[in-house]
Amino acid sequence: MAVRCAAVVIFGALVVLCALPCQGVNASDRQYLNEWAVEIPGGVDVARAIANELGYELIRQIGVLENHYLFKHHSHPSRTKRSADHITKRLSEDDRVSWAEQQYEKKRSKRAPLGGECKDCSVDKLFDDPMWNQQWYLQDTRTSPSLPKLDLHVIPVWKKGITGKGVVITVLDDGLEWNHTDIYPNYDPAASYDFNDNDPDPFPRYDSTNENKHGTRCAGEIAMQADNNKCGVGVAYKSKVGGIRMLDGIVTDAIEASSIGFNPDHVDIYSASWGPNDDGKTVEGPGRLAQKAFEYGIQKGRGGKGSIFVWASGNGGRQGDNCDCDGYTDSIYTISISSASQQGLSPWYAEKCSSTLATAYSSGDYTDQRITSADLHNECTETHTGTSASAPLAAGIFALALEQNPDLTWRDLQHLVVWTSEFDPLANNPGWKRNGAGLMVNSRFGFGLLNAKALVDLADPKVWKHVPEKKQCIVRDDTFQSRPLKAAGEISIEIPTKACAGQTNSIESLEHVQVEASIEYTRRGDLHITLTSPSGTTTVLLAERERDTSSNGFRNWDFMSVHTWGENPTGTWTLKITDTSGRMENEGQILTWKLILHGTSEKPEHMKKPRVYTPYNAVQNDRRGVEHMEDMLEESSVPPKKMEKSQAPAPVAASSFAQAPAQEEKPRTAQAASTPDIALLHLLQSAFNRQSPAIYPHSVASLSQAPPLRDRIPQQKPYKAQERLSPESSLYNDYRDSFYRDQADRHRDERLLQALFEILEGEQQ
Ligand SMILES: *[C@@H]1O[C@H](CO)[C@@H](O)[C@H](O)[C@H]1NC(C)=O
Ligand SMILES: [Ca+2]
Ligand SMILES: [Ca+2]
Repeated sequence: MAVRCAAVVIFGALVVLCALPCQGVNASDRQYLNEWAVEIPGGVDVARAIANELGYELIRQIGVLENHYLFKHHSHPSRTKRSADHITKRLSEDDRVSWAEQQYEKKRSKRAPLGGECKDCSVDKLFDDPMWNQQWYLQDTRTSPSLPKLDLHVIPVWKKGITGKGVVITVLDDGLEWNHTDIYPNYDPAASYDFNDNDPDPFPRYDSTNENKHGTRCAGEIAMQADNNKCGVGVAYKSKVGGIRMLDGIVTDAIEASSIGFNPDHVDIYSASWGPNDDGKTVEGPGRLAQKAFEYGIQKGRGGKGSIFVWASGNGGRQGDNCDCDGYTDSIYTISISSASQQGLSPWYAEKCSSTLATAYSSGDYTDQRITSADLHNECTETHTGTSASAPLAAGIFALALEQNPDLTWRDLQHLVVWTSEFDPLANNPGWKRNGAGLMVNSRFGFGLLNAKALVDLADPKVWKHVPEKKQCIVRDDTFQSRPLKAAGEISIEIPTKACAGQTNSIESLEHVQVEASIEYTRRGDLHITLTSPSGTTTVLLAERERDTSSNGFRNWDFMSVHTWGENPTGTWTLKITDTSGRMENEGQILTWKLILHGTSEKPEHMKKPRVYTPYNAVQNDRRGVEHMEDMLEESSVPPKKMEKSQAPAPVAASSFAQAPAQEEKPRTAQAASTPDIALLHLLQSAFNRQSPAIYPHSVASLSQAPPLRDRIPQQKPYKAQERLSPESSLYNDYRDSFYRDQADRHRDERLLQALFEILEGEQQ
């Protein structure tokens, strides 16, 4: 690596330093700071006293290390070539101090700040893990204060000493490489099983394409070790994690039920980053056994407090899918988690629906950073993607909440998520509305971005009062006769209700609402269903799905919404069904419906005062600098591209985090001389013409031995290609269909995109 000089602003003073190759650094090259790390068993009060006596400022506790403090000396120069041994000696000889050491700069490759003092930017080096600095969703890695501040506010929780201790999470997936050195110390065999092979060992099946990396990646996000100089840091890095291997084989209702119900007195949280195909035309929910397993977990799990089920909301956005048609995310028992990109936007793969409860960060556009985790073969990855990556982050945050308060019930936790998730960092997206209880909600994000600190603080047993007993009130009309539906028509059903007033199951304050309906229709994907509450909140229960041409309709399907959470349900509800497709041949009928109100007879304690929204990351709202940078970046490094009318270009401010796009075009082979997008189309075309199994990712990839072409093909190409492939392109549709048909793809990472990518790789060989 070449020696590079960089101007860095530290504590307001401009210092020019040269980053030397690390292997050349020895003690004489060190730059000593006027800071000392001190271990003081007596705690913070003693630390403050010592600092006062000896002329230091007490800066803070060091990370999560109890009784370790950072001191700054008032009169010592801020940077010196020589260590101040006499000062260190004075400290360490104080008998209240058990250890002290002067801090010196560790040479790390730095990103040159873009100017301006960066007081709020992360200068903490909490952990030595090599990928910790990439974990932008856990710490503030901004290089400039003008960028939006990110992160899920986990560090303040860790600083309280809460790291997931005593909480058990299992990842329902394709296996867990439990001897991975960044996972092994947290591995819990009692939370693990292999339902594909029916034995207790969930170790994944290795193959040439590393198909079964998904579970290990999800588990790593939760429980990677901290400060072990390996990969990154898990959200709940002291929690216990297990793996249920159940996706690597034929998945049955029994396998799902066994997984969902595995050891529920031991496992606290089940994290599932899979579901029915996100192909835009599937309607599928848990079978009888899986449904029973959910119910058992809710009633009996965690000693009766209820198992916590965390579900990835789905990756079918580009397939026109929406999570209304996924009975797992749609269940009242699951906490369904969607994604936001580094730019605070809804990513291209995200699905919309009224059952999503909250959001965590994940991948976005190709310039956005992705998620760091452990990977197969004891490796690490910084490219975990999709809603698959969001759900485990949420599961990790919930583990922190359960350490803070192990008595939380499954409903307490849902209430906590509703009440503390943040609208502010996602405010730049369309679709926000304020419901009748004053809560901001959006079908892309639920109640917003998780805020670990707010969640854990509110969960504190000193603060939190359990929510009252759950009640259920079913509203139906026994005189209802089926009503015809047709194209360009609208059916409107008024549902007046007293919400079981005067009965023991009366409902004052709503939680979930379900509309259970049976509907026949010639083209299911053209139906649009909304529900309007007495408070005037209109929720889309079902949005159109272009690719869903099925004539099967819905049979006793539960459409679920959380959007009226906290509202009083008394009054008249309106259910509307429309079809604006213009396909005049469409017809059908609604056969039955019932409205199921879930909630409590009295308002939960925490809801007696209105929710107050504060800026989540205050500096984020100062976007002046950001806009300026967007302009610059747009001019300098983003090549002009044609945009669909309605698709505004995503702001690229955050792209300075990632590699700058599109500047390093690697030499390509002759056939790829046209644009990569067209080339990919040609590749797909020829692949289809051959009708060979080569169109499937496995076989293509198995042809391609190392070296990894992945490194040689810029990541943005497949993304760009995919952007170019319009959802209406029959070529793409056919490919997509064959992709889902060949192997039901239940993972919720960017697997379809990866498959396209691998075709490109294969052809380039
Ligand atoms: C984990 O186990 C596998 C299979 O036994 C083995 O190949 C691998 O080397 C082990 N990894 C580590 C880090 O021990
Ligand atoms: Ca680690
Ligand atoms: Ca879906």
